[in-house]
Amino acid sequence: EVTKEFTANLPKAELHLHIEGTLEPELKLKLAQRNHIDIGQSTIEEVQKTYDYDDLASFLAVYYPAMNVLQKEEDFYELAFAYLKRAAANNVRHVEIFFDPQAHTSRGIAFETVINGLYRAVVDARALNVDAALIMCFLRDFSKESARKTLLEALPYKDKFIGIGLDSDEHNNPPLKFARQYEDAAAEGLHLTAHCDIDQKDSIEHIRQALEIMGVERLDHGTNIVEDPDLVQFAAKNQIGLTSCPLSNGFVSPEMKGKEILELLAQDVKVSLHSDDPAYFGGYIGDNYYQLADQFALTKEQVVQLAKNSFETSWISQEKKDIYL
Ligand code: ES4
Ligand code: ZN
Repeated sequence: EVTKEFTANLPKAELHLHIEGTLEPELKLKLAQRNHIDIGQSTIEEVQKTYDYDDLASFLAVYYPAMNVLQKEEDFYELAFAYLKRAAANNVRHVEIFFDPQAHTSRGIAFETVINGLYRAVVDARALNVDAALIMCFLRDFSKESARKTLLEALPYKDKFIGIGLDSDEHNNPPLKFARQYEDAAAEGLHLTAHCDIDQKDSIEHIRQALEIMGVERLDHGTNIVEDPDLVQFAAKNQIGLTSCPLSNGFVSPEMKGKEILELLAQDVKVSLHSDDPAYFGGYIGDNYYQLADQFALTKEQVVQLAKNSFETSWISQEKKDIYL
């Protein structure tokens, strides 16, 4: 009895959204043409044919090269503002947007070009009645020295982002590799989150490092925590947010991890639903809610709890939270 309309109308907070993963084929082609970049395809159908992946490596191999169409501040602005308009239409009232500066600085785009373009869209989102903020992610398959350089480059712009995260390929790249950056960011008053992707070789050890050593406030994905009752208890007690992405899960594993999400809900862990890379994984946040609810027969109460969890574990002021809780 959870309808598409119900999930669409529900007020939501989006906490796990990579802005580079909102690059729709149409905008990709438009920017390629405007910036004279040959991406190898010239129609939407051709672009969509390249969206052929069934694990993280094959996904990232399509994902990173596409970013080459993002060259100018205006391109980053256009990408983010297009997303924010969709967010408003999905009843997203608050969004914390991940961005990957190293995916851009590593190909010669200045950090300030990236953040100024994205931040201008964040400011303009107020006119859409969407409350938005940025989270800077480190690429964990790059060196810790590169992360250090990125953090130092970012600190002069500290008023333009609210926290840090960790993404890209987790294999042999544990959270602890970035312990120093997390410590320094925390000392600067930044919020902390980190990806602990589903079904990794060292999922439990990575979750343990992130929670117990680095003091993250949220885990992105992180649903493998169900395998460890002590960590589940820690997460429940400390109100750690787990930002799960059903459609993304379905791409890199045989299913959306509905069973794990429901188990975490039942154990009072603050799990919530999000969209990860919606232009690549077949849907925005409303679709993630609806498809999980439909396939795992969620009740309205469970769906409402997931949405409440998203506001509760967000990094907006208590004042603003009180409006939604
Ligand atoms: C990502 Cl699906 C996924 N996994 C890891 N890093 C990412 N960055 C963007 N999407
Ligand atoms: Zn992600």
